[in-house]
Amino acid sequence: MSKPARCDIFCTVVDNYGDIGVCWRLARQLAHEHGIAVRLWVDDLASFRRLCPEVDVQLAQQHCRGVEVRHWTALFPEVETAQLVIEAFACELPERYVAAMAAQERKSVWINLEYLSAEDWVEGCHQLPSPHPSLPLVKYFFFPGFTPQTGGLLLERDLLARRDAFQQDPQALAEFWQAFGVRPSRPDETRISLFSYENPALPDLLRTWAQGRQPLTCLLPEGRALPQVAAFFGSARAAPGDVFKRGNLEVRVLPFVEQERYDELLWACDINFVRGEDSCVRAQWAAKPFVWHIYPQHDGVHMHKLRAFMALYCAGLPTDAVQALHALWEEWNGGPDAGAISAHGWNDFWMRRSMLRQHAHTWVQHLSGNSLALNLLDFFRKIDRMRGLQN
Ligand code: TRH
Repeated sequence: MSKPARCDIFCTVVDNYGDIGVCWRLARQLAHEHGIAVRLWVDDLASFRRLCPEVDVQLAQQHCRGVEVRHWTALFPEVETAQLVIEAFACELPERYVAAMAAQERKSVWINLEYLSAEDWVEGCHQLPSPHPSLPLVKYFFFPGFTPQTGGLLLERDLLARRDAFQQDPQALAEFWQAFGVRPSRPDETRISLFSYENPALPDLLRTWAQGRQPLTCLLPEGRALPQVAAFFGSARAAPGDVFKRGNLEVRVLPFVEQERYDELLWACDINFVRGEDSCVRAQWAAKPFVWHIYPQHDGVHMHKLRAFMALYCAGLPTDAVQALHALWEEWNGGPDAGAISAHGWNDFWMRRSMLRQHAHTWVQHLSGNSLALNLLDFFRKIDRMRGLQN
């Protein structure tokens, strides 16, 4: 089989938007670029709707942008299984579905799509089989990543061309800002998007920006950082449309927009603060300097992940820029100076923005040949062929 005719993707929304963000992106890519009939099972349609406003939260079954979307509830229906089955982030599949897979003569290729990490061990675990304890089924680990020995990253075929066209079109940029009621950027102004979790270093960062010598506009999508930003400006609350000003800083609260518009926000800004997994990858494709707020985990495990990524990302950068990036990212993620961002830390990073921008472009070239969707389909073919030979 050269490619699966059908693919089922299973997604539980643990918290935030990263899980459904990745699944929705993958579902669309497999459907649009590879002509696969994709069915996306998701347990939380309300979260999904934030990323794709046409989702109707009342419907058990619907079609959105070429993908069949199914509300995944405890009462799982009897359905035909797909040739490619993706269990996102170890979200256990429904028993009924697993039993149906076990009963097939030609088994589905069952993938556990894992979280993204730049740590070394990922290369050794990518594509490892995990036999089912009691049924004649094997699940395979599939790890996204930054090196050729991993599954690569989600990258739509035309994304970089669309990014370039958008960035080179002053009219498109002006229209983009206008849609949010924001005037076009002035030459001496820095525009920064800020998507983060609650962060003890946030007030320091805002203070530093307010005291900066040049105008800075911060575009803040609705989300978990809003109460802290409101408190910084002495306001009880903040909502989309609000504008706060202090010194040289203007903060504009934006609505949470659909995924495609969020990409454009990253493309339109000079620097992006991102978080979690998917927005971090999108900031890399935007090829702008960025600051990552990694998803915090128990026992500081996330700091290992952060440092592993910084080590890969900074290869080839001059030492002073590496130091500036490390210092700011550590401060932002609660490293040794938890909860504090020094003006020095920010300025060192900001002063190197043009070098960091150049580096961001080199990094995109380095990564863009390793497409997760293509790797996944190659892997499907490999396993499917192997099974065909065994039968
Ligand atoms: O929402 P997140 O914090 O998700 C996290 C991480 O994925 C983490 O790894 C996971 O373990 C945890 O959830 C449970 O951050 P992330 O991954 O960047 O996902 C945000 C998604 O929201 C991404 O697809 C981009 C999208 N987005 C929009 O579509 N519109 C917006 O306005 C914004 C700000 C984001």
